[in-house]
Amino acid sequence: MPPRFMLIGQIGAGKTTLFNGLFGKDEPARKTQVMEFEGGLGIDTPGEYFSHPRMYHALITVSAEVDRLLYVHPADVLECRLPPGLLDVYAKKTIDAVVTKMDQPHIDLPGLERLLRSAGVQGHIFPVSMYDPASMDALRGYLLGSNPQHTTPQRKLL
Ligand SMILES: Nc1nc2c(ncn2[C@@H]2O[C@H](COP(=O)(O)OP(=O)(O)O)[C@@H](O)[C@H]2O)c(=O)[nH]1
Ligand SMILES: [Mg+2]
Repeated sequence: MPPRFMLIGQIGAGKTTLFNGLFGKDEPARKTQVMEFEGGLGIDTPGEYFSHPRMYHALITVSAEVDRLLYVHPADVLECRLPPGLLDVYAKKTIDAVVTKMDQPHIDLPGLERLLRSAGVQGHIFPVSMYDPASMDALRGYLLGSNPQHTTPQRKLL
């Protein structure tokens, strides 16, 4: 079984869109109210858990169950709202990042990468767009271990 992962990031970062895309769920992202689990592999979290310090304990508790933490950051936001110190709690986990909405105009990817590194992201940084299937395939391959060539047209993995 591939390592389990959890998405964190601010409201509107594109976590649920990403999550649905990874698992081939063809539904528009509604506001995420609760932690959503998929196939024992992935967890999508409500942005509120990330934005309000009083909710950190919930994130931290659940993160104990996962192997990988994926910080989701929208390409059109130039400040990192990663709460200072939160990632220290995850010191023993691999922390990767996904830059979503790469289809937006005037994106400065090197600048975003510097921002994420300075915020404590040490792992991979995946630039993606919901409109670019190849970018989603690359991330899916990394997270779920599936070879894009073997992906069915509906991308149903589970
Ligand atoms: N242009 C563009 N919009 C996106 C992309 N991914 C997500 N969005 C939009 O961003 C908004 C927030 O997405 P959502 O997945 O609900 O974010 P969440 O709050 O982090 O779960 C929605 O209107 C999505 O359609 C993307 O790759 N490109
Ligand atoms: Mg959501």
